[in-house]
Amino acid sequence: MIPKQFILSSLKSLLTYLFFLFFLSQYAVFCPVPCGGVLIERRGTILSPGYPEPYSNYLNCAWRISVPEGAGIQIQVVTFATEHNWDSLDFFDGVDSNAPRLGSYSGTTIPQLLNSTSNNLYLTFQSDISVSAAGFHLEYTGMRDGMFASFYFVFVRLL
Ligand SMILES: [Ca+2]
Repeated sequence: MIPKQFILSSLKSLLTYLFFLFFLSQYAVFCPVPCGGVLIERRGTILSPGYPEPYSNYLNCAWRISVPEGAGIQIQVVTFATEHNWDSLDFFDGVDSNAPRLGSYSGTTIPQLLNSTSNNLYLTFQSDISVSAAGFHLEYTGMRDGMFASFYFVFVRLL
């Protein structure tokens, strides 16, 4: 015969385990999905996850663009459509979200061109719990301009 104490403690463990699983599944549902990346090429493309299919809910994407020193970054917006007010794309003029924010956009209103003042640009995209849209297609280019950039350009050409 199995002692009553053993059955009780087993039941307790099982309940704790089930509660833990339940907690984990809830967390998995509400935890934002990471996405994004680090881009170091002089030019490139940034697409919302799954583009041209609508993006998912619960996204929390971050892209960092780093081009060679002396170059600014220009973003060309090819297409842009997110849920107005709820799913926003933010641009920061530096290596992370502590840098000055150049803009925060949602819906379909966005400038066609965005420029950084340095060689780093940080982008974040967050979607909430419901309603999606087509997302976005951005093209970026490292622009060589300014004194240092000209020297850099000449120097690279001489090598
Ligand atoms: Ca949404």
